[in-house]
Amino acid sequence: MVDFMTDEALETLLRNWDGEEVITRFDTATGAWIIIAIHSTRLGPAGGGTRMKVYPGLAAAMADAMQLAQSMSYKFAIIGFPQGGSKSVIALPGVLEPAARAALLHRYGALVHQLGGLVVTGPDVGTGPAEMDIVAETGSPYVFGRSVGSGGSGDSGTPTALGVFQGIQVACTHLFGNPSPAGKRVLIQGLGSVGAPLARYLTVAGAEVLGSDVAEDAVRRLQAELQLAVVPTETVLDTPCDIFAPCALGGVVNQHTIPRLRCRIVAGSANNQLRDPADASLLHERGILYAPDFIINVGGAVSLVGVEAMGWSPEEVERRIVEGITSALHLVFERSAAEGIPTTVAAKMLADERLAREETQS
Ligand code: PPY
Repeated sequence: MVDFMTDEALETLLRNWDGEEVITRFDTATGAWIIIAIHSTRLGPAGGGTRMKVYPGLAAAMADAMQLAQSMSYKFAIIGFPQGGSKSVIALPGVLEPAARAALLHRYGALVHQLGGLVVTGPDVGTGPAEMDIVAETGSPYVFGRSVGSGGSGDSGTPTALGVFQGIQVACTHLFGNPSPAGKRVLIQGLGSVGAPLARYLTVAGAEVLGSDVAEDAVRRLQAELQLAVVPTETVLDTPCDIFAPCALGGVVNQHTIPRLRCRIVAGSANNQLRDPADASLLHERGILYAPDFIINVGGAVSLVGVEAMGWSPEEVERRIVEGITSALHLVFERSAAEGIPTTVAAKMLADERLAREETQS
């Protein structure tokens, strides 16, 4: 990641990106940067969540938004949604007082509104239904994921977990000849809004679930509910398991950590789990099957857009998540095996083909 920005670094960042545009606004009142990276509107309005956190600098924040927006385009293309890809980043200068934070979210909402439907947004790391309620006060109707009480579909962690659970079963089919995770040891990194429901799905399916989280209360709460073995955060990457599920922040799978991994499958919900595209080759060479994040974490997006824009029932949302992920992942695993290429490369080829097909049809 880039931590400083010279003219050259900024130019390189923007030139090397294959997206459409990056909207950047400095919020004078708080000192925050608002960045909306619009990767593609080829299939429809660009959709993607709003990530709000402290970054080392503007370049790191922009780079994150741009990479995440690209993943959103792939996500929607692969699942066959008439939606483009974007991501918003609100790079905070530090912890803000509640009133200042709310005012910032209002100004962000006004910016989204001003774009007139070019982008739709929702929750991401650092934001949830409560923040979307505030953004929607000025950004509506382009804000998904408000709280249920305010007319939104609420937390999308459980539908995201359902998709990851499905992805794990497809990976098990591919590697072990049987979809069932029963008896398999699954290590979940991050027991938050996706990791916790994923642990529940896996426990019911008979898997041996191991979990880890920097927040000790999250671990304790889940431990009281499930038979969960707790792994200290420092040893997660060295712990033997069948399936490693990164469900916290991105970048955990990289040239330094891949040699340490002692798993057969990597399948989790975190966006951009690989730090660098070349990390996919390192996993492939080690014989570790990687279920691309932008395929198996699509459940949240399908739920948000499906419920709030398409009016789908919960059953329809679940069916679309399960069927969409299953068919896409089988195609990707088969192509990866047949052509000897990393699964992410096969997945990007599939996304590009679907994007190109839509382009010729329109
Ligand atoms: C994600 O899946 O990473 C998202 O950002 C979900 C999403 C999709 C569409 C609008 C808002 C958020």
